[in-house]
Amino acid sequence: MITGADGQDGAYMAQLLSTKKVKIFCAVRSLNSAFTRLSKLGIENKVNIIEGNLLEKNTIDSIFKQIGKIDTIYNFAAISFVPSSFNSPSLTFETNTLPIIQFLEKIRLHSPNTKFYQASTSEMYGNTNSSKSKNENSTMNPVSPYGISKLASHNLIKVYRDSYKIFACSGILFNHESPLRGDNFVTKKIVKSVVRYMYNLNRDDKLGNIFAKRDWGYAPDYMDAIYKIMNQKKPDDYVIATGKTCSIKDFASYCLRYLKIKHKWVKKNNNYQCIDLKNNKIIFYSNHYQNIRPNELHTLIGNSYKASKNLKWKPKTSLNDMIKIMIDEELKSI
Ligand code: GDR
Repeated sequence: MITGADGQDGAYMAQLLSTKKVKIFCAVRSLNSAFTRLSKLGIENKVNIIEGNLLEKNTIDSIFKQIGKIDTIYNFAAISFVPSSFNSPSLTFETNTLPIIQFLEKIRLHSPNTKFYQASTSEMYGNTNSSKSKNENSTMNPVSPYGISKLASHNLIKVYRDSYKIFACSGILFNHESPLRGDNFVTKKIVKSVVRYMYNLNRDDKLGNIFAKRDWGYAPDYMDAIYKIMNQKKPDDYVIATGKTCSIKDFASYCLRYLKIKHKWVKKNNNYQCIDLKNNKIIFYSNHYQNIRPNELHTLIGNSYKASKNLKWKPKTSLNDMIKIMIDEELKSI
């Protein structure tokens, strides 16, 4: 059973599970949703959609009642856009933390053989003094309500696993992108914008902090890791990352390079502009006030040694290949 099934990760996980001999249930907030991502992957008919708004009382009971025995729950439902968590901190906790307690309690009291996967995140690390890559034991010092809500859930998973021997695991996934990424996340925003720039179409050309660095992987690769985490003998938490980091500025430059658009970045009154060398047009403005967060997480780089050792998992898709996949897919939509 997958929550958040029409988000990027939920949809790719449903796709992965559709290749296994299992019955897939997707809990969605409303049956009136469009299920765009499941449809894009062509798997909307391979899953059983059930209604379940996790913000409502009794939803978890009702999900268990509708499905009967649940082997594994993949919990991807969340407020996942970090700036939204600053605007709606209470809703972020109601969405990202309370249902996890309710799921774990339900499993403890009524369904002790159900396995539970929690989508933890590199955002939990926040800013630390160390520039070392982060592993499962690194200090966590979140800098957003989102990071704190996810860290609370992450710790709940450990407590329930240790106290009640529940098969509960967290995947600490670093940023993972794909053509199914929501438009407001920076990689998709950049990809969409450069493709539309090529065709002279309306687009969003305003970026925030272009010097933030992230460890970017390809979402379908990361779903393989999650499947492996849930099929180990022993439940445990794993960092899933590429071990490489890249700034937003470099990501944008790689996208432009793939499209053969020669450009340069120039500093103007503390702001930066990305200029097309052929015609002097501005491709991107940065440090635009709208996109600056109240608190920024500067740099992330993950160490997934434990996953490579125990799960025999390694990312298959390089950053450049992922950019190619995202841009090629975006070009198809023009
Ligand atoms: P992030 O992803 O916050 O890391 O969380 P996002 O793509 O939103 O931001 C990455 C970095 O880019 C900087 N940035 C901008 N971000 C956005 N969205 N728009 C911009 O215009 C822009 N300009 C610069 C941000 O400040 C940030 O530093 C994602 C989410 O998927 C989380 O749910 C998940 O847990 C983590 O990744 C791992």
